[in-house]
Amino acid sequence: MKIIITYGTYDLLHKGHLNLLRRAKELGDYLIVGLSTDEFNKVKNKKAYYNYSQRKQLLEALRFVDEVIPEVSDKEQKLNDIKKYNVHTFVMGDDWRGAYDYLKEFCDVKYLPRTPNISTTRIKKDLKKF
Ligand code: C2G
Repeated sequence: MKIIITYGTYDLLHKGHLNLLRRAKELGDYLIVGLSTDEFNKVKNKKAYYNYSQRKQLLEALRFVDEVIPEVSDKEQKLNDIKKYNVHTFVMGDDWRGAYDYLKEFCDVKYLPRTPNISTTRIKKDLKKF
């Protein structure tokens, strides 16, 4: 079974997230999403509208997603997860291109093109005009 893993905040779920998750799942048989905890978001200096439990519920409702695990740290967790879950491919959007090349000796690393013209930041900005 080819296991795929990806990580993110996935706040205000939108088509860019869905495109990423669908393409990630198409690379294998089982997709694990490392979802940033509220505490880790503070470390990433990201403020999520929905808390971890709400963001987790939304991801778990998607047919592309097989498992959601908490992302509590950056570099070291990814290496541990790859070994723990016997990951075949590590996937991120290409805004992260190069950031995870150090994982290439342990698994495939793929950076997928981001979906243009959509982001959580843009949604928040647009909502202010409502
Ligand atoms: N994404 C995308 N297209 C967009 C927006 C996001 O393909 N228009 C992808 C990102 O590249 C990322 C995933 O969707 O792979 C989740 O996006 P975020 O929640 O913004 O992820 P981020 O906060 O960058 O967290 O340690 C890794 C971090 O947790 C990544």
